Amino acid sequence: MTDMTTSQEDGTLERAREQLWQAVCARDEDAAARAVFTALDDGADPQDVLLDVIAHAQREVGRAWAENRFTVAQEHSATAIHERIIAAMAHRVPAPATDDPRVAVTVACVDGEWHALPARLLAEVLRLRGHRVDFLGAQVPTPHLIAHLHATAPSAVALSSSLPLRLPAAHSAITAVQAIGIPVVAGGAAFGADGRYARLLGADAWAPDARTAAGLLERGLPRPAGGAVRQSVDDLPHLIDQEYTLVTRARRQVVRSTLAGLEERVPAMRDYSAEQRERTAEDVLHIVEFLACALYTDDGSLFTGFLDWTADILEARQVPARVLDPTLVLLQDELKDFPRTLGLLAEGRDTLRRRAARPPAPESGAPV
Ligand code: B12
Repeated sequence: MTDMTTSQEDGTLERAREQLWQAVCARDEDAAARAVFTALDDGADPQDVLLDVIAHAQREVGRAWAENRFTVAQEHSATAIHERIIAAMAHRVPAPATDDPRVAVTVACVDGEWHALPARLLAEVLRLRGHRVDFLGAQVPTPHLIAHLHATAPSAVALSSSLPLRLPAAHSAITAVQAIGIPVVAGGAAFGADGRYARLLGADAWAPDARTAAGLLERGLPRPAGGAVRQSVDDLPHLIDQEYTLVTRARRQVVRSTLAGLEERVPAMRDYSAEQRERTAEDVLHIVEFLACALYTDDGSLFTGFLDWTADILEARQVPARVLDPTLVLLQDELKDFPRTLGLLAEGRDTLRRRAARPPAPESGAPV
């Protein structure tokens, strides 16, 4: 980082943040590009622009969608604008010339992970610091990643995931990469704000943001021994009970039975349109998938955190969070043979009950 304090002190980044936000809200790509390139012309460090302006706006986009201030289409538009600006920046700000890049890193998203932008930001930060970067983008299937690594032999792999649902796939990727003797640094929101899931899955390192990740990679990661691929149960002995595998395998059937049960319990559902039915099926599947993910990690907070997040999303759309409870009750019945699953469902129902008992948040602007 060259000039972070200077650019922050003279208000360049602050101004760029404000202008970029106005521009993405208006879906005005030209104005967005002007906001970013003016900051660069005014001497802002490109790394600060990526992380303190563009990433900042991108997180605001997430908040705006969650709070129902942005539609899905507005979120897509903002992300597309950011992607094009990052690409334009990459061609405008040359990477420092070096014959001896200290770090040669492959940056990839886990299989099934569409959130490529966080990984792209990391890739650009590494490039700006003079490192050799091979950016593979979204959802890279592990066998293809491994074949690519055999051909390119980087010094490390940076594996990105934003959605906790991808943790089992991340685990396979981590163990497969380590088995060929290449260290893995993991990052992205899926691994937890404190990196707990990166440690659980045996990654060689974790970082909360791209700057810290670059520092770690520059200091160098020890090479893992390589050899046989560890089995998931080697790292996660609780998987021996097979609950994760069985619930995952049965999930389509479980969703079908739960939907049938909901139709009996919630008469309004009988008049749902085909589209409403489809949405409800997706929501129930999402619940079952998060349940399975909590079984994989043996971490109830993954499931209760998801329910809390879902409740926030529903309430922002004037749907009471209690609509979730009948689904959990039906799942308790469907999955009654699985003790760990039942424990998670009970925890989930408790979370919703505690939430319902909380006094309502004061209206904004009201005296607290
Ligand atoms: C844009 C976006 C999308 C786009 C992604 C497009 C793209 N090209 O990336 C699309 C539309 C595809 C998408 C889809 C979905 N999304 Co989305 N998405 C987002 C959004 C708004 C922004 C993501 C982003 O770019 N963040 C900005 C960067 C800067 O994030 P960051 O994590 O801070 O990144 C830093 C660090 O994590 C770190 N880092 C990142 N990677 C790595 C890697 C390594 C190795 C290291 C060391 C560090 C590191 O460095 C980065 C820079 O410092 C987020 C909201 C948010 N707050 O992030 C939701 C969000 C992640 N999405 C969410 C959801 C639910 C979904 C969907 C399931 C929606 C759906 N029903 O279909 C799908 C799932 C798709 C899939 N299978 O992966 C939820 C997840 C909630 C949860 N409970 O986990 C979020 C949080 C939305 C919300 N506000 O609630 N999404």
